[in-house]
Amino acid sequence: MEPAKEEESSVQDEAVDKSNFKNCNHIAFYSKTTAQKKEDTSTDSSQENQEDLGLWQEEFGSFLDIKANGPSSIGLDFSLHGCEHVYGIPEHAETLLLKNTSDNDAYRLFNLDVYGHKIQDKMGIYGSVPFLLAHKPNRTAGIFWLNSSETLVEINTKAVMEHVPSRSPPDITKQRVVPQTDVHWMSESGIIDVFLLMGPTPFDIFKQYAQLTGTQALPPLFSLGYHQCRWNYEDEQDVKAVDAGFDEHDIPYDVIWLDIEHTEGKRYFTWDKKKFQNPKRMQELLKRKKRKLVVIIDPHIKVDPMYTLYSQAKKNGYFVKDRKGQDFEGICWPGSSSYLDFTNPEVREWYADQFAFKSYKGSTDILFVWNDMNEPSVFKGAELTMQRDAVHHGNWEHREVHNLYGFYQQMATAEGLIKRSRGQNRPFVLTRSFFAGSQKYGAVWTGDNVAEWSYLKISIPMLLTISIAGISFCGADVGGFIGDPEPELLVRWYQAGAYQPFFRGHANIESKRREPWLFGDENTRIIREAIRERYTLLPYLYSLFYRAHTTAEPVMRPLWVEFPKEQETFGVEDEYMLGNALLVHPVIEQEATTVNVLLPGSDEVWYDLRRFRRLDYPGTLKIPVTLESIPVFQRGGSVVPLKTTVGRSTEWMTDISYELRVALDSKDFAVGELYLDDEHSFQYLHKKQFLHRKFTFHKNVFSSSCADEIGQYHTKCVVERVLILGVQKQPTSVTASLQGKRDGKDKEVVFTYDAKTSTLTLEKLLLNVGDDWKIHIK
Ligand code: MIG
Repeated sequence: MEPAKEEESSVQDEAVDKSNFKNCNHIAFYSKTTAQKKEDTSTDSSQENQEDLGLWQEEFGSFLDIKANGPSSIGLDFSLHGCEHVYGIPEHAETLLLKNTSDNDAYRLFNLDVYGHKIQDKMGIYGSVPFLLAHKPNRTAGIFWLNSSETLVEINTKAVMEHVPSRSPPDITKQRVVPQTDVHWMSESGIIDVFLLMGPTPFDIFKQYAQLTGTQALPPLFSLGYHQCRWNYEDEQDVKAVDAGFDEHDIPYDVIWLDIEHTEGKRYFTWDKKKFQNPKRMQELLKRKKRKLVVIIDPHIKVDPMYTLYSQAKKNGYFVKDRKGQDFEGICWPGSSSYLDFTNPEVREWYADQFAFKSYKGSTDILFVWNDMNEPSVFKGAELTMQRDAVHHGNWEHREVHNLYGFYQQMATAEGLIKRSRGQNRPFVLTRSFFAGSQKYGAVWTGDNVAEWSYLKISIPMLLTISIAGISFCGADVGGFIGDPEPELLVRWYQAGAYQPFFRGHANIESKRREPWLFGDENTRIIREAIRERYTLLPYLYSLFYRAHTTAEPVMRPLWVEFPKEQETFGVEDEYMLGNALLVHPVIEQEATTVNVLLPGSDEVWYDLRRFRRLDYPGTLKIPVTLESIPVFQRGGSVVPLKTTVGRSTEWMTDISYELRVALDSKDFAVGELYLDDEHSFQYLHKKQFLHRKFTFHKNVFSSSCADEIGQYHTKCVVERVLILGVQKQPTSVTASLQGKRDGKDKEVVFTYDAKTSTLTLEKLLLNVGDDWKIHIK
């Protein structure tokens, strides 16, 4: 990989630009480098001035963008030799593999609020991460283009001739055809600040990228549970009834959400006094049930001198300014609104303080936050966003920092939640807009999708792309936000969401009520099953998040990341890996009776997670499915920790025992791990209060050992059950021994063996999860 040419020649570049932007009239790049631009402006040739004048301002419908610093753009070309597979640069409702852009639009990175955005589209939506990955069997590389102004990326894969050095006869040079992908980056402003990441493995790339932008924040465990949202849960009574509905129907859930209607006239940090007379009482009820509340807090602030947040921000000069130096005013939910300037550290600090319990009236420690509309969304703005010539702290024009606006709001919100707990507790903040590095502050979701099968399908490549761009904690609205899903689609969406990192059901204000029990007993049962599966899987998921946090491994991974040499995986986007052990192929076709599952790896062994059936001949299998099926496969060689049963929410489950699923590979070996801590605080970091355990199956001994001596955490929780998949013959005896205990005699273990599935089940083990122990199978 090498950078090919810097854009110095404006003649050629202009040609490129025009063809590019013919479908993109919202942008007019003038293709000279910043350095050239300065020279130009000092030259006083009247003819030149005449030509340039038009470029100093630009019209977008009725909006005028004045370019105070003149027109500019920067760009750079890269040629990726031998590469025909490139990924990344979210967020687009597009395929996992980036497409050639030669005959159509470039991929656009420009954060916008696009209600019911189109799919198979390269226009920018809510978030932007200017990070591209290129992959070929023996190398993965990355390009991180650190620029937060509007950015376009063109991709052109072609075949080129390459000379092959040959020995004899010396005068004949051989040639061969190899692929090459040219990537052209262009940004509206700023400097060229680009990082080339050399891999060579996908996991090296993730680490290298994390060194630049940070790793995923470790979420509090509750936030990996199921979230129930809608626009809107109307009032306290409604919240209580929905909460009770989960218990009545025996469905676990952790968090209920309130949308914009809970506020006093869309004044964030307030409550509608009629609908929510006593928000503390409501939260106390939820807290007794070991559940949480998330409320929405948008970045626009109602222009209302009686609203303290507004008057304080106004007085302190904390709003983004227009080009004339007045507070920028736009229209949003509350009507006329100003926008907090989160790029200013002082504003962020002040904003963070708003989350203090004494400032945010009616808030308690179970209240967490959702940041929406932070592209920022401005109704009646060009493309529904802020004018590019608005001015931020330090005199930065909005165009320069546009894609960072939401990033900074989420940062300030997360800091507020940490501060409010005096540094004790991990925050949870969901954001719609994001940038490179947003993983440090919480979760993202894919915004206003539609209750249609095609949106369920596209959610998988969208989430995979966000994940490999560093943001592991991501999800799509289960059910589809806009419209009303038919029951089958809703069921399928729950099943898919149960195996994705952020799992929230959400619905538009105009959509019918959609709580999981409203679609008949049978559908309720199947949804309950999916959610319960999610909850039993939490120890594995939480351990994956710990790895994302510490070593930058994405939780949800494209197949090629785990099988980098297997060409047939490179374009797969209807299935994915959750960690390195589980392959998930959600059913995303209407009325499906079978799915074609690719089980990659020539010497891999796979097991059906529900039926334990061993699938020895990888390749593409046609798997029969019913409405109940979630095709999930465990990879031979792995150990997956589960809970043996579920509770009403994660907090009810702390003491529930573990089951370890051991799936043997072709050499009868398996290894896996478990991470646990107090599930909510920073003690794992400051006091090293955590357990990181390692489980190994080798030569018929299954052992539990410490994966990280630094961590200490006391738990009474036990491993109760071990299932070993792929055991060829019935053992004659199984014994367990505790290590390091003087009187630790071997204990007989109760076991059953199922010859049909080759599964050995060990039960009633009661081995403490923090102890070292060994199980011998003879
Ligand atoms: O466009 O706050 O994506 O999740 O329910 C409407 C109301 C504004 C957009 C979010 C959606 C949320 C809704 N918001």
